[in-house]
Amino acid sequence: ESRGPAAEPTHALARGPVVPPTRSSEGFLREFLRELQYGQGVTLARSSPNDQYLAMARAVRHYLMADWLETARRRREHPAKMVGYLSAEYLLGRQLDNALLATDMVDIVQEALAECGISLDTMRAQEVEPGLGNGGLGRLAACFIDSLATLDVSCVGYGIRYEYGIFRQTFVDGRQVEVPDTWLSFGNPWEFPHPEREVEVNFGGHTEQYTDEDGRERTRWIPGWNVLGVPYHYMVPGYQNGVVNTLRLWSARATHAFDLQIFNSGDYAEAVRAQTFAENITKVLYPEDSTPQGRELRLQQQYFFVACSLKDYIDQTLPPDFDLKRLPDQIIFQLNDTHPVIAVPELMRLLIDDKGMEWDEAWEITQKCFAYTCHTLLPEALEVWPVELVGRLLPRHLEIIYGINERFLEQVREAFPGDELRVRRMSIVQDHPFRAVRMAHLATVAGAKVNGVAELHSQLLRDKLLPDFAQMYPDKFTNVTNGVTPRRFVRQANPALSELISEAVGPGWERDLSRLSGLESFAEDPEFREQFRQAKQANKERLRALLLVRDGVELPEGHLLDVMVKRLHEYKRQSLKLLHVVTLYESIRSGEVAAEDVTPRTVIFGAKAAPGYHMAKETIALINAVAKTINADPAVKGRLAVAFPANYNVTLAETLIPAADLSEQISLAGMEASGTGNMKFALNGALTVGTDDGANVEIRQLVGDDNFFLFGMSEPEVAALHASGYVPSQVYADNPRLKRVIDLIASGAFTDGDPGRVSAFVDDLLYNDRFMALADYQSYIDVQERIDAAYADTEAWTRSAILNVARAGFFSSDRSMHDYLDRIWGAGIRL
Ligand code: F58
Repeated sequence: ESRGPAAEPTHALARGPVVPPTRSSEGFLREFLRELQYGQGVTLARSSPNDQYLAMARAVRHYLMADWLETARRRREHPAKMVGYLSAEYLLGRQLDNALLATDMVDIVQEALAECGISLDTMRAQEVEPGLGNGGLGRLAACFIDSLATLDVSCVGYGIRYEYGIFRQTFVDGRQVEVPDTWLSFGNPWEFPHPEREVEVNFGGHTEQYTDEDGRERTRWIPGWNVLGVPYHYMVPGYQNGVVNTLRLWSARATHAFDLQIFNSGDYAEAVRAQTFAENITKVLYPEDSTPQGRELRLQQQYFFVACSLKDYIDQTLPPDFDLKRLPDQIIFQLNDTHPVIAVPELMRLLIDDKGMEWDEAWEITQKCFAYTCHTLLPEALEVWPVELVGRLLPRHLEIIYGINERFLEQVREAFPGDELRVRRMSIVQDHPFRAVRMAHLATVAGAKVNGVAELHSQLLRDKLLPDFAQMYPDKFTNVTNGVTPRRFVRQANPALSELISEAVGPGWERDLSRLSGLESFAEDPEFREQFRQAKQANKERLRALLLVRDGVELPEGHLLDVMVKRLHEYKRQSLKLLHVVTLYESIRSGEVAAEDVTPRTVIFGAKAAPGYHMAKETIALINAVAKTINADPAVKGRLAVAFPANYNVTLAETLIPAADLSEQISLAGMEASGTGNMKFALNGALTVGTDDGANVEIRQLVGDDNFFLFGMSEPEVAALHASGYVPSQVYADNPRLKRVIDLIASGAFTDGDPGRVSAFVDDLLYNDRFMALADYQSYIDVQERIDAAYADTEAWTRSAILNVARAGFFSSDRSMHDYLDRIWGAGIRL
């Protein structure tokens, strides 16, 4: 298809580069009104807030457009190695503020809107955040593409444009009820559909052998059905640096031919059914956290988006005459967990079946084009796909996986002769408990590098999760500790603190977070400490105002704000936090401590449970029940409160985290791969109470033991307790305080006298407690008592909080990206 005009343009405007609109409030006003009137088709007087939001978002977009086009031109003209980030999830958060910050347009826009009688805050509130991810893994992808744009690294993020993102959580009688996330229903001003760049994706059918013109035995795939993938482009602006990268999200459509055929036969119902079937592929994000469901539609989603992405890259991004032997010089595909790992056999298939390469050559190339990031330590979280399903959906890919496995196992036998047990452990295809493809093994065999997401995690990955592989390929394994973008999570979320930081260390720290170390000396300055407290106080007030309108919740004033926000999972141990809350409550109620001696504290929870995760949902119900009882009890009024705002998401995080005093990171040691919320809290001046787990370990090392509240068993201690046999009911029986607390819950004191509503929770703690909450209970209570005392010393607490900020610069995702460049992506990527 030809591009550009048929004849040489004659007008200067048509020849010249793209001219961005004038950067002034007058200039913006003009863009805004043009979009409102000519784009939305309404006058200002008749426009709804949604009209205004859509128009202003499009007007903001204009200011990024010249940079986007220029970045693309530059990257085409000076082709350098690129990162293809393959992720089934991007938890982007709202786009408007991010774009305003990237273009440095907040003031201009505010002024222009004011002249129209519109408040920027009203506009901000219109946006429904794109919730195209579950939690940490999806948010990490969003931070990484932000950092790559800010570092001017050539990167395309590839993913799925789910029509419905992560569900909206509501509470009915304290129990979670999921509501569909209709984020697209009022229009999405941030995306650019490109139907002309649609690609076809095949599924099903069978394979057959044939002899080609050169007399070679070849295989071809005769698919059974196919769908189209339509790319939607999103801008990924760097921070005030003129760079705009691309996020390419794929949406499924029915093929036109299929459609038309059925229409012509007069079977309209069947045509609609076919369309619905195809479009189901990108209909909804799977809301599973940590334990993936082996559902057919999920594998369809995974193959759909990687097939679209590889085809798009090879056929549309590379020059037409490109020699694919040089592919590894041009791109590295980073596999965000195992979800995109089906890209490995897909690239093999493209190179062998479509491009006519020999196996060995194709394998050499493939092995250089992928790297794999693992995000878990839970064995049940490792994806395995039944052979029957892979064979039915992707018969050619299954053959290729067998081919890879056969050659791989030969190497294992060569390296470890006579060790058939090892061969079975390492096989990409498992036989028990059912025949299935182990995606993590495939990724590890194919990937040039395999990384964990924090030091401890990478070490456990080598020693416990994939030890055979680490022995065979010691150089493959590496660590890159996660990071978070300081643009969204400090600059944008915490303007009050940002201003203080800029005053103290000068401007520009948003792009070089190591400069936060310049705050160190300010921790000793009483005046600075006072300003720091005022910033925290302003953030608390902002949170109070939000929760009042958002949830009808009235936060008490002057409390220590103790925050635990993350997905609800047993390994994260919201149950342990709840035991602490009930302990505080019980100790005041029983008169063991006088109310006036208690450090006033509000505990805030935020957590979604996977819809099918029974115990997680029971925990949510119990937290809400406990909150209701405590908040209504005059005996603890002004001393203890519990809030559980529904639907914790990126937008809420941006107001909650800057207001927090205490960050709860209390997973059982060895279970949380990294955590990234922990980093956001530290950067916003909350102190952490945490186990020696995930990135907590590195946070503690950096901020220092005096500025971190460590508790609980270490990972080796956990392993030892497992080995010696853990009996939670014994811990209960041996600890009178714990016994009182559990007995109180079990009595139905928080559930209208109904013990039935808590028996699942209580029984699990007493007779199962897989994540050893009871074993860490006393240590947790002890550290919380130290926290109460520490918080009472305002100056010392503030000093610690400032030191947390000053010493957490390491946790910028810019640093993570430098580490990927150094340790994984290799030479050739231009910085
Ligand atoms: C998270 N994983 C880790 N998985 O739990 C967390 O420790 C880490 O900081 C973060 O990744 C980033 O590395 C995670 O969020 C998921 O959400 C998957 C979604 C799909 C099903 C399996 C879990």
